[in-house]
Formats: sequence, C-alpha cells, structure tokens
Amino acid sequence: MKDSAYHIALEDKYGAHNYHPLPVVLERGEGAYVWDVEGKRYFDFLSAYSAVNQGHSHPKIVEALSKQAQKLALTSRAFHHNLLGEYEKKITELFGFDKVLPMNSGAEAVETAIKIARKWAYEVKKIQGNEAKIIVCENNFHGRTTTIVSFSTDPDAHNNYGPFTPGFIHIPYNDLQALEQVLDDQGDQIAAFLVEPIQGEAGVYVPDEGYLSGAATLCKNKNVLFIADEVQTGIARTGRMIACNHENVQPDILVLGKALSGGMYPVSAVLANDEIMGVIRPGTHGSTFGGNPIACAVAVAALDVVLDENLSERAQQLGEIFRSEMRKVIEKTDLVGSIRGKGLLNAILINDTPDSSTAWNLCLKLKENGLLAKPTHGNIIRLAPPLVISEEQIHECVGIMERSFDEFKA
Ligand code: IF1
Repeated sequence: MKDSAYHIALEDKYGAHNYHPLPVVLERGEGAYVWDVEGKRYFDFLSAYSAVNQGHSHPKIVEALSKQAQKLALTSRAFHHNLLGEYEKKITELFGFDKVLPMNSGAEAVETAIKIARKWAYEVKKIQGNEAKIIVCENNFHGRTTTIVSFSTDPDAHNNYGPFTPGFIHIPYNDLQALEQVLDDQGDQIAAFLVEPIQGEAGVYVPDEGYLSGAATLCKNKNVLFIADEVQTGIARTGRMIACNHENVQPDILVLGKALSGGMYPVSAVLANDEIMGVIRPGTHGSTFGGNPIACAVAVAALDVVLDENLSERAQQLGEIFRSEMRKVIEKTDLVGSIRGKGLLNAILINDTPDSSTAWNLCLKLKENGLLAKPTHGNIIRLAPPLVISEEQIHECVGIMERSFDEFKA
C-alpha cells in the first residue's frame, strides 16, 4: 500500500530537506478542496502560497494547458509564436502598462525588475559609476536567488550564501519617515524602492492606510522607481486585482507571479511603461521558457477566470465575513491573539513565543479536523483559501477553527 508514510519516507531518503512539510500527502485537488492518499478531504488554506487563487485544477485552465500542450509547447523567443502578442496585449491593458516582460518564477520576475531598475538608473536617470542603490524593507521576502537573499533579513534565507550582491539599503517596513530620510540623503544615487504591498512571509503584515500611496509619492518626488512585488498579493488575493489598487497606486514596475497561472504552470511577469521598459533591448535579458505558448494560454485562461468569476470582489466580501466571524471565535479563546489581513490573505497570531511549537501543533489539530494551514515565522498561521471558496464553506471553516481551538491542548 503506497500510503502517506511510504511517500514521506521516499522524500526523506531521496529529496533535499529544504522544506519541513506538514505530515500530509496530497494526490488530488478541486476548488477549495484537496484529498490525501488515504482519501481524506481537506480545505486548503494555503493555496500553494496564493498561487491557486482560482481553485485547484480549474477546468478552464486545465483545458487551456492540455490543448496548447498538444499543439505547440515551446518555441523559445528565437521565433515568434501566435499566442504571445495577444497575451501581452491582454495583460498590459488589464493592469494599465505599455509593456510586459514575461518570465517564469516569481524570483525570476523580481530579479528582472531589479535589472530593469538598475539599467534605467544608469541609462535614463544617469546615475554614475555602476553604484545605483535599491531600497528594500526589513523582513522582506522576494524569492530565493542569490541576489534576492543578499538583501533578506531572514538568517535562514541569507546565511552562508555569500559573497552577497551589494547595492541594497534596508529600511523598516511601514515607515514613511525612514523612506523619506533615505531618499533625502541619497535619492540621487537610488534607482528604486522594492516593496511588498503586504508582507506575506513576515506574517501577513498589513501596512497602515496611506503607506503605499505615501511611498509612491516620495519616490516620484525623487525620481526613484516604485516597484511593487505583487507575486503573492496580486491577482485578486487581497480584494483588488493588485493590492496597490486599495490606495490607487500605479507602481512604476509591477511584478506578478503565482496565481497569474492559477497555480497550473510557472508564469510570472514584469510590467512597466515604455520610458522604463525601453532600456531592455535584444540580447540584454531573456529566458528559455519566458512567454512560452503554454504559459500564454494558461495565463489568459487564469486571468479570464479571475474576471469572469469576479474573484476580486469575492475575496473582498468573503474576507470581511471571515475576519468578523473569526474575531467572534478568537474572543472566546486564549490560544489566539488576533487576526489580520486583507481580502482572503489573512493570518492569526498565536499567543505563544515565535520559537514555540504551538502554531505547528495547532496546524496538526486543524489537519485532523480537515483544514490545511501552515505557520509562517513561528507563531503566525497564514490563512489563504482559494478565492473560489463559497460563503457557506467559509462558515464551515470558521467552525473547524473554533472546534480545533477548543480541542487544542498545547
Ligand atoms: C518558498 C510566501 C515565502 C513571494 C513574493 C516573490 C516570491 C514569493 C512576495 C518568489 C514566493 C513563496 C516561495 C516559497 C514560500 C512562499 C512564501 F510568502 F508566499 F509564503 F517564502 F515567503 N515575491 N513566495 O511570496 O516567487 O520564485 O517562489 O515563484 O520559497 O519557501 P517564486
């Protein structure tokens, strides 16, 4: 019998131990549900870190993937193919930019945004000496490449990966004064400010109202590019197409990934207007799979699902219901301190120290009761179901949380 233990043992023996997964082995997903190899059904409250906003194996996205795969999977960009231009037109019009540069993973898109910002700094802003700086926030998460972890403040992500890429200035998140100070002191040498509209890995840290618009204004005044990393917060997750929309902020560079494909295929994108994207000329950047036919077909279908099923509005409305219902439950337990989030990107703060195993053990209890979630940074549990979850299922999941809090013994 190839049960969960069988699969976990194989991974332990033959796979690098770069994750510590919850002890569950999944084999099927549909909508907000996943099933393990023993046939047990769970609500998925991680959505593959907000990549599966459209629900597991959405039929329209599966169809787009399988049809295109049987027709033309990969040409490379050495030649044109018939889907790229139409996809580029769709995504640039949808998000309001002149151009898009298609990539694959979120980290690749962030790296691409960093390269574009630096090239713009030298060729357009005329910063001298190959020393352009980029401002980043403490507790950031932007991916796992060497340059990106160079400016990570998370020791696990950063340590022993040196020598590190220079040129990054750290400021506290959600602190406009700190940003203004750096821009006043060094603005002439700064290419960009790279920021997550909500810090996901840091524990769904939602900044104060006005932070994003204030930061964008400060950057504009100093001719510094505002780069929004919406890999996790984008594509309807927080109740708008991108989280910047909550404050009517149009970033200079927009980075998308994850749910851009509905979790069906690695698809990421960097969007900008011509005066910025114009620094990219043939031979200055590329990727074997970037903008491939399957990626285009899948992304078009995934975006259509978001629009046709009003997933932004759903996330906004269901998120408000979820937080208000959860606050009633939290009031009745000492286990959980609070809930925070926007749309259907939320997290609960467990009343224990970050190095305690309480959050982990609570996730094991939630798993027992049919809901999968995972702690981020010790005592915070992210709660992010697919946006196709129904209101009735939201209420059912609040019930599972309440029951799990009651049954939980630390
Ligand atoms: C892991 C969480 C972490 C991201 C933002 C870029 C990327 C991510 C805002 C890179 C990826 C994933 C990666 C995964 C866990 C998860 C994650 F916040 F979503 F939970 F790590 F912080 N920008 N986030 O969130 O995209 O290259 O992965 O496609 O690495 O452990 P990617």
